Amino acid sequence: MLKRLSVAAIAAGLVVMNLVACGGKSGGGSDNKIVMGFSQVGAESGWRTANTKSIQESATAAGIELKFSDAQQKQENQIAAIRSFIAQKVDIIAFSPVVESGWDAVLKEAKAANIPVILTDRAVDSTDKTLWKTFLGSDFIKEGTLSGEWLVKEYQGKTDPVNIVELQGTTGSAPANDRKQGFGEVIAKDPKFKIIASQTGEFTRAKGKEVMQAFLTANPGKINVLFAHNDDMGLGAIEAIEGAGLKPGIDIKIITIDAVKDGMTALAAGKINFIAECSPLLGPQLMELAKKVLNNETVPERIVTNETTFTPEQAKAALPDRKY
Ligand code: GYE
Repeated sequence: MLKRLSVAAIAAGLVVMNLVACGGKSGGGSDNKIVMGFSQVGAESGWRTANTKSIQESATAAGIELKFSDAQQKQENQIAAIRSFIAQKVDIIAFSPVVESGWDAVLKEAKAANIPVILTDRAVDSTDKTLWKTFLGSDFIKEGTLSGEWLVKEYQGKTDPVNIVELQGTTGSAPANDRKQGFGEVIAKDPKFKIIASQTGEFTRAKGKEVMQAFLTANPGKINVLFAHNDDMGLGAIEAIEGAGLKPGIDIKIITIDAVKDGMTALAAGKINFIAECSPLLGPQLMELAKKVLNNETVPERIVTNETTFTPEQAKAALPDRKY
């Protein structure tokens, strides 16, 4: 009897110790679930909405408690969110950096607090690669290159000048910098291609429309091609082009990036001519990586998303099964 009692007492003691240990480890967590702090860029585009949904659904499916914060495209909000995750002692931090520069200080704070960081979607330009464990996302330079290569092929054998206007993504963001670079390098090989105007449309439909209107007013009858760094800005620009009495896809050829449903619908209708895909479905891989990192398994320092390109015909075929 005595013996049985003491076994029960020891067992009870172990349970208490276990609870204390778990409470200490997962910080804000109510049980021993992994707690991930995720700082999202904002809700600027169809891509972003699909990305947020993917991350939230995958966290639930993986049994990970997600603390989600929306930065509304402002770096200071992201820095504040990361500091708050550190204060809450989350197990792991993941974020999609709105711009490339200016992250060293806050990432050092996370490192000092022993909280691993995973970069998703966008890169940072820090030279200290020990500040994050891995970077999961697309090859934006390649997306720009593929867009440029389509254009070169489209105008093969022609000698007339091709006047291009460019709607850039958020100023200073990795996708804006890299897509511009990739596209620019390809078209620079033939002097008939000229970028006659280039400005940010902040990755939004509203700003894409507004800036395209300004481009059309400043360059009447001169614009042959629009290169928009995402579908949403291209869709806004289509409204501006139609508003000016022109036919998008015919009078002005349009290239965009992402391949979200609305973009693919416009492509299938011939209003966009070519889209380079950029997948927002990063959630499942992110959750898997978080578990590996917290398990002290080695993970690759860079994981590139698989992507393709679409013409109008290919968009028609892909649309019925498109998930985002
Ligand atoms: O292309 C754009 C979004 O970072 C890849 O951000 C992402 C980009 C995407 O707003 O639509």
